[in-house]
Amino acid sequence: METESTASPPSPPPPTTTSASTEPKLPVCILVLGMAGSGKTTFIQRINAYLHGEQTPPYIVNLDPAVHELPYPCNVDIRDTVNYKQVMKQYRLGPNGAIVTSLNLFSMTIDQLLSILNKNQTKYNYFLFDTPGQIEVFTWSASGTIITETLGATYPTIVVYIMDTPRSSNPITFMSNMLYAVSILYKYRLPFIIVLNKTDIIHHRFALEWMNDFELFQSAIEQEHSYSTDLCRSLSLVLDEFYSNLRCVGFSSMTGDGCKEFFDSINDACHEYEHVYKVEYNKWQEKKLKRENDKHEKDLKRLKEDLNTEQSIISEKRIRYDDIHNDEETDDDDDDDEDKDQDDFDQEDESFKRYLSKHVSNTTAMDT
Ligand SMILES: Nc1nc2c(ncn2[C@@H]2O[C@H](COP(=O)(O)OP(=O)(O)O)[C@@H](O)[C@H]2O)c(=O)[nH]1
Ligand SMILES: [Mg+2]
Repeated sequence: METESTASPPSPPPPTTTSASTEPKLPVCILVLGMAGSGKTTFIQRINAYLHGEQTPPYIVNLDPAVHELPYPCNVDIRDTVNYKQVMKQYRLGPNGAIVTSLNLFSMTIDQLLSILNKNQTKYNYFLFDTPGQIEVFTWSASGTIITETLGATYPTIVVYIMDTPRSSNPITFMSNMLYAVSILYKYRLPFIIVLNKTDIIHHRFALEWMNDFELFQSAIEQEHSYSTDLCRSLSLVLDEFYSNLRCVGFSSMTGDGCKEFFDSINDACHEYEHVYKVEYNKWQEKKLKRENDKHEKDLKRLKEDLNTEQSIISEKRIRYDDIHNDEETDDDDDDDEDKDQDDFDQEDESFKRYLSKHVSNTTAMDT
């Protein structure tokens, strides 16, 4: 990641605090996912305009390396870090492979992204993330998991699943879309909102009714003469539980209808993040830490046992060494040498005395 791209300077958000404490509230990460063409980028554009109107402009991160033009000013752009066309050439990849690889390369700089977000966390209330057109690039890649889990561990993070409402008016397509949403929900376990987009084309009422009334959906399926009708019927029973806890908002990225309801849902989802996800996450972290500590203690114990065995080997070696050393010390070679030195010294002393007496007597004789 090289730079933060140009974006309008933020006006400071109103001082927000958690109800429980006076600590400043962390910005909310809104991760926008959805099928290609469902309207993710347009949705971010609309949300950005809405938040500017509320005097709380968001901080926007674009994670789509293949997008040509963005209809909003973004603060961090994956395209500044990875050149998607270059990735295609260099790794000889097709468009999808290059998007996955670009995202993988970008995820290697996640610590830099996090430190940029940390620096800006007092200035913004929302961090928005636009993701690649093809949903599976993000949801089924290691990089998508790394990015989502890192954000989820640091900030209140909400997954927003954009659904193309007109395209989902067919019950079978609706079911496929819902199955995809469930799979993402259970994969990330983060608070989840389904945005039924493009309500300017078709009202989202039918979708809400299908979710609330199982029999209405069944009768819609009956009219479809498809080989998957039976499968859809059974699946709708399974999804009943999923629907009951689901936040769904009708939205139009074109007209801006549903913005207020969307942010009501975000507040509700933040509450869930604090009281459910965060608690679960902390428990999981504690368990992980305990597992690591247990492993560390086991390793330490094993090391000590190994060291004890080594110690006995070392002790044995030391005894043998000491024996040799002691033998050397008891050896009387040194004493002999000392005696010899003393003898030599005595001899020299004697000869010097003789020399002196001789010369002294000669000198005295000459003087006289
Ligand atoms: N009528 C209508 N069109 C929309 C809406 N949201 C997006 N679109 C259109 O859907 C197409 C795909 O949108 P885009 O944001 O690029 O989708 P993405 O691939 O999910 O990012 C574009 O032509 C948009 O103009 C909406 O709420 N209403
Ligand atoms: Mg897009």
